[in-house]
Amino acid sequence: MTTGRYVTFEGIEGAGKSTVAALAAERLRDVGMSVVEVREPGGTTAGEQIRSVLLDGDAHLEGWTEALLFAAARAQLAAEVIKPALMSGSWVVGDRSVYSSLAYQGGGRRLGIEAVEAINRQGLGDVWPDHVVLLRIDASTGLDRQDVEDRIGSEGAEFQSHVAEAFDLLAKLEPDRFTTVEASLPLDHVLDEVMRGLLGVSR
Ligand code: Z5A
Repeated sequence: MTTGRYVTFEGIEGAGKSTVAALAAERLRDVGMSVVEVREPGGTTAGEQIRSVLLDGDAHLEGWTEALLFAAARAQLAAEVIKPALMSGSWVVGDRSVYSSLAYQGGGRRLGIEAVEAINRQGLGDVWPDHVVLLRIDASTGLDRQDVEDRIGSEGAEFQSHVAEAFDLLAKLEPDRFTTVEASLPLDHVLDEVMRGLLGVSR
């Protein structure tokens, strides 16, 4: 049986993940792939409820509470949506994934990348991104592009720089899994680079 591939788009705020993920999914469909799009946190009934606690709530959350809630929403998404899609041969295109937890909670919140990976592995089993597209942008350009700010997006510049450093470290540690693209370039250019990374061609 052929299983699909799981691709995720990552980066700091305003890098263009949602925009580029949707366009990449469209291009994959154009070349005949079946594609399921997911976003994190969310994508299931329970996951959307957890999303509002994580992003819309005013309450202070401890770092580990935050990390465990992201992992819980993700475990549900993996079991309910991602694994069945991959088993049916579809590609899964993710707007964020476990790599956001490694960078935001592991790096940004200083919980440690390995410790955050461990709590996520439990709930994900063998569901893990095959390919990570890291859209790189400097924090001020990213913030200028953002229209809505959430609880985590309103953290200060120091937090954002820890997150960006963690993403760079993750890309360095897993060069075969990551495609890194300069996201301040025009959208068409960004998309061509992404598709070159995903399919080995520019269309
Ligand atoms: N979070 C976490 O801490 N841990 C986790 O495990 C996970 C998430 C999964 C999720 O919020 C928050 O949760 C996020 C990380 C944290 N918080 N922060 N900060 P979300 O899903 O609601 O939002 P987001 O993922 O942060 O989205 P975003 O960064 O705000 O946006 P984006 O998806 O990167 O960008 P966009 O919406 O596609 O584009 C923004 C604008 O830029 C838009 O007008 C585009 O048309 C424009 N754009 C995009 N590309 C270009 C180019 N190349 N040129 C010019 N303009 C462009």
